[in-house]
Amino acid sequence: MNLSDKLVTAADLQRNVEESIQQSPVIDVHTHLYPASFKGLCLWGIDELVNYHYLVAELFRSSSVSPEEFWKLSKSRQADLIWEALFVRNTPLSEACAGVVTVMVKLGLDPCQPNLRQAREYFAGLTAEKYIERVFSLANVKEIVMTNDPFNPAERTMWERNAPCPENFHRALRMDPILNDWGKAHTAMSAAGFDTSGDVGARTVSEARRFLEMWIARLRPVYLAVSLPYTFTYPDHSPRTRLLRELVLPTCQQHGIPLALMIGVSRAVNPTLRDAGDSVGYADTGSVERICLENPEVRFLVSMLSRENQHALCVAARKFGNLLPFGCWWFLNNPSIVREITSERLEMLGATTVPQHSDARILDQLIYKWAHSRRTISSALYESYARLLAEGYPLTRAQIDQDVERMFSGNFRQWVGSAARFAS
Ligand code: FIX
Ligand code: ZN
Repeated sequence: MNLSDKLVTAADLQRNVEESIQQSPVIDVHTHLYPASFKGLCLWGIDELVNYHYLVAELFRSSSVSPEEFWKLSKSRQADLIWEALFVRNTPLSEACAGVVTVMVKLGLDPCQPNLRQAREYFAGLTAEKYIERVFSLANVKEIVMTNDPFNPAERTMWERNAPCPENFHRALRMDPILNDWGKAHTAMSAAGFDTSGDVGARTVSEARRFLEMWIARLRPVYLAVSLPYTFTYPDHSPRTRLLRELVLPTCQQHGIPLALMIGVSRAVNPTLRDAGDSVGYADTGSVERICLENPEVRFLVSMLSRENQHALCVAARKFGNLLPFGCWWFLNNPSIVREITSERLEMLGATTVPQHSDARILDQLIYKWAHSRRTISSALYESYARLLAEGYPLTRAQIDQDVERMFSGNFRQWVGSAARFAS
């Protein structure tokens, strides 16, 4: 190390950390985005951005409209209602509202307009293909991982038609019905010609395996994924444990593909709000430890939804080298909580985690979710380095760049290894 490169002052350090974080492209390891070739599944533009389910949930706190009345409206009328209630009649204070403001400002649009006319005119002049390029560059995102659900008819049709998928849109095979609603899953598999039944017997497991193999060959996923309720317990006497042990984990092991577990959701606590109606619950990290212990050959990506699970997840990751904590998921994706979780992970796990994912459902969101996260991660990282600097440790910019590259792309690339072809 050339000591002349050594950072000396706190101001030096701050500038170098912020620069390194801004300049390091990310691999966004969990999104709900689709490429332009997937037509109506590729959501972008102001009406989609304002209709984000986070904002739908907030609308009903600032408006007397009922969910029933709201869902009867067209998408643009819904967006008008949300804009009026959250951005005109109220200050857009919440993280989800501030996110829309960030996107509009970065696109040169005025977030203080009384309506969405100006913004709609701007988006009317764009194409999805062009806009994807623009958003990836504005957000400094180089690759994303999708959420691909073979049980979603609209998406399944696109894959069956061999819709082109760019290499920087990596696939993730999502299996929620298989592990959370076997009745629905085996009915769909039977309809697709697989001899599965409600009873998880040997024949059903091998037919379900044939189903998974077909989708693995079609998608070449970087990981298999499932979101699990906060009541998830491993092992137990449910079909889920049997399907994990006899179907999913052996498939992951034999293909060398990691399994992503997103744990802690309480689905549809208020069904009238649709996607906005899900909630959170405190989950059992012991189940994560047991599944990691029982499957040393499988690499696990784990994100937990409850704030109260974050510390124990860090401790579990100190015990299991096949466990990679990732992201500040959903209700955790707020600056104060991202700050807390990032600091805790740096203190307990160094630069060995994936600090964030966007969970973007609308393309434009990459712009704000990464701008906000970079800012917050930068301040947490600065604090960790400042402690070293105070001890006189000869920190260099090259070290910072290496740590940031690891957290923003290297750790994930290494974790999914051969399962993916990454851009160099
Ligand atoms: O299960 C998931 O992947 C969740 O992220 C979604 O279901 C959720 O609706 C979401 O968009 C969170 O940001
Ligand atoms: Zn998600």
